[in-house]
Amino acid sequence: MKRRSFIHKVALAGTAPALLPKSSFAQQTTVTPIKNDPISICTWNFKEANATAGNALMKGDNALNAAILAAQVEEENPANSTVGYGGAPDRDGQVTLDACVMDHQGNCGAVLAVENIVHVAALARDVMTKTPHVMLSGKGAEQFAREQNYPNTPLLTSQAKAAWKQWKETEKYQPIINIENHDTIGVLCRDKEGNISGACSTSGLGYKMKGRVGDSPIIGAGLFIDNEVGGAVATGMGEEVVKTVGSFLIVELMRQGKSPQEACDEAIDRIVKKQQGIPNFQVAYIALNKAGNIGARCIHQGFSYMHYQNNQNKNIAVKAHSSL
Ligand code: SD4
Repeated sequence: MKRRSFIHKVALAGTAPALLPKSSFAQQTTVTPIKNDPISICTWNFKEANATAGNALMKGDNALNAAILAAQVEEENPANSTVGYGGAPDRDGQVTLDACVMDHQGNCGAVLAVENIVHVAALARDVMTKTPHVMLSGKGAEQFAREQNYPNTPLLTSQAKAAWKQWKETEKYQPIINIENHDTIGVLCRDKEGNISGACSTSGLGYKMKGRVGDSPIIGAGLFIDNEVGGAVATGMGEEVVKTVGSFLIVELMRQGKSPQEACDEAIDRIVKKQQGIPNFQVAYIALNKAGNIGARCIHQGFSYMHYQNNQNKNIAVKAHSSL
């Protein structure tokens, strides 16, 4: 039930029925939900993924389903070296995936360091809906996936293996600013009911230490939704996003009255201010509020996001932090 109509009904329920004309009760049942035009935004230039979410929303699918459908497009894409099948492995040559989802009721689920499962955003939803927990990691998450009949799929493609072998020649671990204009997929959707939900899915930093987990499956860091306010999602150097609880920060700033753009600006500013000199890593945020306003900011040039609305799916280049 929508919050407004719920409050309306509670208010009416709290009033002595004898004082209300019959027509008042008739009115409360005919409150029509506010319709909104569907919106989907996602990190980077994941055109097909965002169109998939947009089309699902137009057909009346809910925001959470749509966001997960978008994530699945990239999870299956072998050419994307930072998400799902075809993702870059860790130092030991194993691909480990992280994902989370959050819905308009504040429910959330996450999986961390999962091997051999492609659709980890859907698995995160299953953690949310089918277990009493919020997060499952490693072997436990994989066991749960098997119980839910997820296929066992080796995630290391020959292309990713060749790149890893080449990396092993020097084993130089350094942050990458932008990976060929694509990276972690973070999706925020608003459905026809006006509800906002989101999903985030990644293989994390390429050649990371075994067991390393970034921001993407951490609720509040990689993704946060508050359906009264809006949502935010992150991509880039997860350690820096975790340190500033970036997505939660953005949603709280929007709650305090900042626009999505102002909130993203401040969240990026908090990271940049802590650095000595110019950061050698990328972080980018996108945010969506209840009114359908969008904000985005990145540390370095090269980040863009997709925006689906009114049957149009556009790639929007994002301005870098003002000091860079
Ligand atoms: C992480 N934020 O694991 C993710 C992945 C990413 O550039 O976006 N890498 O830190």
